[in-house]
Amino acid sequence: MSAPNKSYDPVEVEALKPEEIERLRDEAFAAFAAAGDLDALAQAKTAHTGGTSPLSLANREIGALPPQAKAEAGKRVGQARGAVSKALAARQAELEAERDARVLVEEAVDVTLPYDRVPAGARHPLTTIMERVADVFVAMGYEIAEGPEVEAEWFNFDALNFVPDHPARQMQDTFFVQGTTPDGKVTEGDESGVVLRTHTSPVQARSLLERKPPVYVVCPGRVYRTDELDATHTPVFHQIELLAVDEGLTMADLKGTLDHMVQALFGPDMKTRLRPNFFPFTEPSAEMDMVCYVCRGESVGNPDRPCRTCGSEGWIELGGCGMVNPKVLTACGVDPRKYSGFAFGFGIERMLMFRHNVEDMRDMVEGDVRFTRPFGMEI
Ligand code: FA5
Repeated sequence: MSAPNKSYDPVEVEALKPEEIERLRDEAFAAFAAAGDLDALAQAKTAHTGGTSPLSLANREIGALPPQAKAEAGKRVGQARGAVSKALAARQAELEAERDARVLVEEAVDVTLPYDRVPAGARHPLTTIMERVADVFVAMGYEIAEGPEVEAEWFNFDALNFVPDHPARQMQDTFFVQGTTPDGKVTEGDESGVVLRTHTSPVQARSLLERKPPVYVVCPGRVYRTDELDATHTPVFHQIELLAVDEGLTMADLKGTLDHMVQALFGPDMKTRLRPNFFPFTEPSAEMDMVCYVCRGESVGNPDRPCRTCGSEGWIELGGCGMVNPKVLTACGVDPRKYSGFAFGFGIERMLMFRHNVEDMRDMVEGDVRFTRPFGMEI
């Protein structure tokens, strides 16, 4: 800025000429009016009122004018800058009001909309049937026992008297879990000694090791086999296992318990039958069947009344059972001369199939609510 100069005429300073100041003011007005939103207005504000805007630069020229000219030019520039500030504030208020109105519309919540459009979830029928079965035994004084799904091969097979070359141990039946040996080698195939449990029976061994007889436990849970997913098999399914170990238990207690279970689940006139079978961990072992709950045996020898559920055989296979093999009791530290026990186990998916006429097991695992909805909304 130069010192006051008496011979200096403000009218001759280009930036301070009245028409130039008016032009700068009008330019600012136009820029504010053209700004469509608050961001654009902020840019226009910097351009027309900032420290390097033409009006600010003109203002700086005033200091170099003689006193009379300084007052005149000061008034002119000051009025222009005042008008520009006012116009800016007015446009700012206008754009803020527009924004607030838009946000109110965009973020409006319609409190009159129904609030229950998302239907409440419900437990899967496999879960409810499993709990119903477990409840039958809890009511008889049994306790629920649980074991890990990733299980030691010893509990899944050895403790249950499966010989080392038993076919069930093969990789085509059992998922072996990859592990690491103490020297850091990753195990391959069946070397790890760790499996995804193939049945709930390892919980028998765990329960006997954790408790002292008498032992009465029921174990529902998920199990794994290398079966392909098809209408009657799935590689991940559920079993429920029962174990009773006490003094003086016999096959008659097993049979009575099975009859009570099917009557509690399917109706008072139901009964079971046992057919000889083999399991390494029970001796003697049996396959247990129950009377077909659909035809109640009336389809047998009656071509006019065929039954799809039991294939007109009158019986439905439910699972395996038997008296606990003394070798299992010994492996778990229970004296077989003093105690005896019975056990049984069956597949929950198969039970759901024949209890509700489900024809394809794949429907149970696909998660389609059209399958689960007809079972009701038990929560
Ligand atoms: C067992 O698993 C024995 N642990 C049962 C047992 C327990 C016997 C206690 C004696 C004492 P099994 O391999 O038969 O037995 O299987 C039992 C049930 O599991 C079968 O009856 C069937 O209902 C069900 N199951 C077997 N494989 C599958 C599969 N891939 N998908 C669905 N359910 C299956």
